[in-house]
Amino acid sequence: MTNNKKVLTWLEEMKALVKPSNIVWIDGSEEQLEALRAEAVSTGEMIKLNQEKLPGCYYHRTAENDVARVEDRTFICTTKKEDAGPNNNWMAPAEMYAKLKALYDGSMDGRTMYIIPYSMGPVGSPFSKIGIELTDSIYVVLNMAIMTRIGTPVLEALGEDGDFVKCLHSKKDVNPDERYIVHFPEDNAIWSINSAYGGNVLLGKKCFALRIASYLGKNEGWMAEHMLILGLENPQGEVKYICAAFPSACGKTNLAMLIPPEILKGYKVWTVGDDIAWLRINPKDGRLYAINPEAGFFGVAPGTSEKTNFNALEATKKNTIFTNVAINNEDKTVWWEGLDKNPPADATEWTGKLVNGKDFVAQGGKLAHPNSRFTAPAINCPCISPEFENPQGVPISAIVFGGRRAKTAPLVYQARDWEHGVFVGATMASETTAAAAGAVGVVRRDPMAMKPFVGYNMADYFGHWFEMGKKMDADKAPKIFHVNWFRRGDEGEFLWPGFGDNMRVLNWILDRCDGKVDAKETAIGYVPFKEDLNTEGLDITDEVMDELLSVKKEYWTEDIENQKEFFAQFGDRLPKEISDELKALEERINA
Ligand code: GTP
Ligand code: SPV
Ligand code: MN
Repeated sequence: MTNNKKVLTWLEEMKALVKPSNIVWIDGSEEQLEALRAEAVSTGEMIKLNQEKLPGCYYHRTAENDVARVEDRTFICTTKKEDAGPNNNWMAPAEMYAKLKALYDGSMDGRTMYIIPYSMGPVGSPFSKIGIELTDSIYVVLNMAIMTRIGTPVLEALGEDGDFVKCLHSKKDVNPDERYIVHFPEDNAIWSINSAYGGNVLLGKKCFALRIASYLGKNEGWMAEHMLILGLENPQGEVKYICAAFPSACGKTNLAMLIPPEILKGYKVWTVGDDIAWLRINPKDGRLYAINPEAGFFGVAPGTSEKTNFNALEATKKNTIFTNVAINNEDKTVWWEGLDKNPPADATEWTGKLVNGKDFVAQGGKLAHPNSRFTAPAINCPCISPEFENPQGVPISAIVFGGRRAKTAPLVYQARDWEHGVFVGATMASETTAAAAGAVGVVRRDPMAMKPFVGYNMADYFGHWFEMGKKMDADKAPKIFHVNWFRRGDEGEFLWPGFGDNMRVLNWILDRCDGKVDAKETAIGYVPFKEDLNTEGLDITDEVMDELLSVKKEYWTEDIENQKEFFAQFGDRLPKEISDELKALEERINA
């Protein structure tokens, strides 16, 4: 398949380690993928769904202990511990290789090793990077075929001498006690073992496109971020692009595919990406441009409905793989909490038990796992941007940070300038979700939604953000904002309707970028005047709007103490800009 010596040498080494009984190069052809689907169905690895209602769709169930990313078993192995930083698990590379080699030894004995050449970004784009993943899982091959560009064209782009990220995955026996998701940034390598769940094993995604890519970006002068990319078209037909970073399961896919409310007819959102953005400064105009390195959506199923996210639901109606949702046995379709109010009577819940879905749900059971997912081709999405394949990317007008905060953060505010914006990103916090193993609903600091994804010392990552800002003129750099769709009232209810109505907030953001509206200066940044947020047609009182836009001293005083604690762990490595911003914020809050 290739004459690239680096590829061939590496393959020999990996083969000697995992000792596969059979080897298959993935060429990306439909015939090959179809044969793999048939094989996965014959072994029970996947279930074929109703091909009339869901053509090309399949179902997969993971082990019950293997349903989310495992942050406590994820490692960044750099020579020096300080280079991984306090927020990553670390082990010396030699020690980790030795430990893992013992686990991988013969792990593919009796199995087939699939070789998947893949490109993150359109094949041949100056933004794009190539990886090769070795895996013993057909499920991984079929997901990678949706999530990335795979096969022969990628090897051609790699050429005889090109570099690539070396990705090794073995599901082995999915033993959680020997599960490791390990990155060797200095070797351009990722080793994952004993998992078969999404973010742990689709190595192009979080492992490469964020952890390894953030490291490459720091060294090469670009950025890899946990951000959606959307184009917002106004009634005059002008399109402006926004990137937004929210932690896992905090609304990126939903915002990226938003349908504006009736009252804002004439506006339209185009999806460029729903999870990851690679950003570069274009030397021609000095602006920041973004591509989506992925080719599909690995989206959260629960909560996705015709009403909340019509476009995502449409995207899942063909050629999609569903993982850990429920099966409706009446017609072999799928169901999850929030799809509709009608759980199937004859259901198989996500762990594989046959149940009466109506009774099960009535008794408080969950038919689908809270982190159940769909893997859908981006081209299925009715609002996919015409710029989706543009190898040069799209110019970004605004960067939006956000998280789940029951209190503290107002609905929206604007940072004072780039430096303050980086600080706003660096002080992001959010309640944890089911996307990662561990407790749900606990507030943790999650800078730029990248806490689990920065492949190097986070203090240096903040420094890189400041550096990028210095390379752009203030009038060219994206304006930076913070949003919170999840502020709650006294009864725990969400105060803001969210979803399509978030368009109202995006409009304010773009109006600010265009200098069309004034704003109220507060200690934390610029907050909208109530009149400037269009709330026409919303069932929301003036008091609730005041609450949503309020900046309360007691919450911020508490938050600043927590920020100080968080930043303290970086010691001397913390950029001075962060300490300066923190001091200035404290002074403004106390003024
Ligand atoms: P990852 O794929 O894990 O990175 O998640 P994501 O950031 O793409 O989150 P996604 O859009 O899938 O939303 C996750 C959950 O948040 C779903 O259950 C949504 O229904 C819910 N959600 C999304 N947007 C909103 C919103 O504006 N308001 C409220 N209340 N919930 C929302
Ligand atoms: C996330 O957890 O942020 C995801 C899903 O997008 S995963 O691919 O598992 O990382
Ligand atoms: Mn994500």
